[in-house]
Amino acid sequence: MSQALKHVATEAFEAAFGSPPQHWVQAPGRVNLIGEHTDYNDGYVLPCAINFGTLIAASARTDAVVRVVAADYGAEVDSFRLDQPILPLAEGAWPNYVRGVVKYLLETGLPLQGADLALAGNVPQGAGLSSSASLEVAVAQAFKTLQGFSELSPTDMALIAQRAENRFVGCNCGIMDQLVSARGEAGSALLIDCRSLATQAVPMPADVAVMIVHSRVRRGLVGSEYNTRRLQCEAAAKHYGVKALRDLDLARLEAEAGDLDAIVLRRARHIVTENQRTLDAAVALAAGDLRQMGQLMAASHVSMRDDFEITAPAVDQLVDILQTAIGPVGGARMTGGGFGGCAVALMPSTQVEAVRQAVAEQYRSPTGEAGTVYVCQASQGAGSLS
Ligand code: GAF
Repeated sequence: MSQALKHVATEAFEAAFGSPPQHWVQAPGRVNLIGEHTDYNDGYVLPCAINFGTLIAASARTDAVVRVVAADYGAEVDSFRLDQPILPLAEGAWPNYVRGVVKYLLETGLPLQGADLALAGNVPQGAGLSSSASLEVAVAQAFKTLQGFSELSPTDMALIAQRAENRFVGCNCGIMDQLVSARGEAGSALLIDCRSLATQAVPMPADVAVMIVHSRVRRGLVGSEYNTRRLQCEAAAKHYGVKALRDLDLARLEAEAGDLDAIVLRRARHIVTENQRTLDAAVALAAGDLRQMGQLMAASHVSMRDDFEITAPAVDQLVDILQTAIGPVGGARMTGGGFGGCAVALMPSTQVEAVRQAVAEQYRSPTGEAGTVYVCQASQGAGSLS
């Protein structure tokens, strides 16, 4: 992650706490190549960690005080104690992501001591690139590094971060974002089985670019609609008598639909078909088959648009522009929770400038903004920096 971010975190640390930090840690955001809303259905996802994330400058304390300064929020400082109940602040307040992780770290029984932390991040916020998961996992990594908790595995950190998001921040997300932030591998996407949490690194083919384009459409409905989709998936699983939609195939989905509500049936169809597409995509990516990847990404987008109904007209338009500019070798789809946010595109690196130009010339958000283009690298998960 960038030297500039390290500089920002270090300066904020010194200004707030009056001495240099002892350690630096980082955790990345992510982009999901395919497998959307499948994680909370015990299914498969294929994200990669990206070279945008959260960096924390940190020092251990010998008492029970945690002080946190946020460089990106006007150097605001939050302070709380480990030996008193850790409570959330107002909904949406940045300290909740830190407090939640510390609360659930404590609940593991680890002998936590206080810390001074300075946060700096460069994941575009509200874009669906997991800025919050990157912050949560970075906080867990900071305590792991400061206190040498070698027993705390990357998967443990991801589960603690997810618990903080579910129970403290109040977003009922699945495990994808936190797990890839903790376990991402440089140069690879990560096929995750969200039931067993087994992961398989799928190397990105050489000379393939991962482009993210922010539609500048705000993800307004994401909280309420996300939870509605979860409930609809659970209702479908109950109808078919399966633990999760992961356990259903397309033949049974159709044969046993019975009197299942038509909308719920479409939601389930997205999950069942998306799981298969994700497994197929892992094979295609490993084989460097960008044509097949492009077809799977296109089918994923149609399924999100028509069956799961989580896209937005401007995002559909952006994906269309990207697909046309890329042609048959590579592809594009909306990525993340939906209702705005970003599209992800894969293409031969030689096409990047032409695709960038097509987006600049042809895309405008409903409020007239141009899309923001990021070309990123599949990056390493959370860890310490020297
Ligand atoms: C959000 C959630 F946090 C993830 O768990 C996942 O469900 C994703 O939306 C949709 O695939 O990022």
